[in-house]
Amino acid sequence: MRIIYSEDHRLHFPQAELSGGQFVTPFERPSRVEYILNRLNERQLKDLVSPDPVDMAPVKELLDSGYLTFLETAWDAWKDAGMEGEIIAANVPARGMHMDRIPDNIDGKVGYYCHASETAMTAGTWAAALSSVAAAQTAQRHVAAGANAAFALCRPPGHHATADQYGGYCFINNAAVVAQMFRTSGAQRVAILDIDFHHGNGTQSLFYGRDDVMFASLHGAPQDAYPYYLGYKDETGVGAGEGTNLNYPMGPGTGYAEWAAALDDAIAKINSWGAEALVVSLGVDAYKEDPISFFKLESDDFTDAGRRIGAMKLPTVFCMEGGYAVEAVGINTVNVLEGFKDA
Ligand code: SP5
Ligand code: ZN
Repeated sequence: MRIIYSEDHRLHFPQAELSGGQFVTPFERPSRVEYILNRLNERQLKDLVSPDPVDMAPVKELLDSGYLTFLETAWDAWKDAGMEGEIIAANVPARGMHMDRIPDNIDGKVGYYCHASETAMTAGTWAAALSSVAAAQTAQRHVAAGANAAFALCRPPGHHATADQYGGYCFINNAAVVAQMFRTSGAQRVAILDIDFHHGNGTQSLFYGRDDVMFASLHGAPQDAYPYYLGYKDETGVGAGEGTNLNYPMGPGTGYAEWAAALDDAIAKINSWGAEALVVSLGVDAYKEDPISFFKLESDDFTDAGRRIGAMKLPTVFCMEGGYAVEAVGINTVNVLEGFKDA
């Protein structure tokens, strides 16, 4: 399988993540990608290509222009304001405050465009986010040109990023951009299947009112898991999009039997809806040893999940999302791809 990968992901590596009231080395770190590349190599799946230059047109079609300008200029503005450290949101427009008046002050702007303060930005974040979406776009072009699948080794990940907010380690929603490009390249109906442990709140919000992109997510229930404020089962879409948003929240300790039943249900609904192309938000943080998650999947379960996705026989783009048990991230990711290939 074609793997699209850029070294530029390294440009994003903040020193700090706010976790449990302490600053720790971010869970979402460059070494994650090394583990994946090593396993791809070992299993002779390493058909690597570099991304084409980013195409901003589909990104601009989907995302807020003020947000994109913010991401591009935030670091310089932060430094110009005399801030000494990395960009961390210290305030957000909360209940009862204005949601529609954007501050001029960079500290105010950061909070306006952020929904989770664990995620820091650095000098290289924008460039890395562009390289990540460029990888996703190149994968889409391979598949639109006739390949049955491609794997975009995206870093930073994307599924928590909305039209105008970053957070959850995500800045630009790579999977959403791929879905949009599939629409433009001729697919009438596109499905996004999100198997990352966390709810893909960004992807859901981008397509919530649309009937041409179906979103299905398997994730830790919002009562117990980040992103906490979205991802309930009764969020089914709005207006034209009613019925094309499928959430499968599951509780602490969920193992493969329950998880796979949810996967099968999501797959059956995507199939009967008539999707012509599939985007997989491929996080492997449902793994039993993941340091920030609470599902109990074994490494072999990821192979089986890949097989079930492969049996859909849809043109498929995989976009890398989360997975933080670093040594196992490589095994589990490659297991999904191998299962898919063998289906
Ligand atoms: C793409 C993705 O998987 N994003 C996940 C973002 C999770 N953000 C919240 C992290 C909370 C970490 N708390 C650590 C507690 C460790 N005991
Ligand atoms: Zn995740």
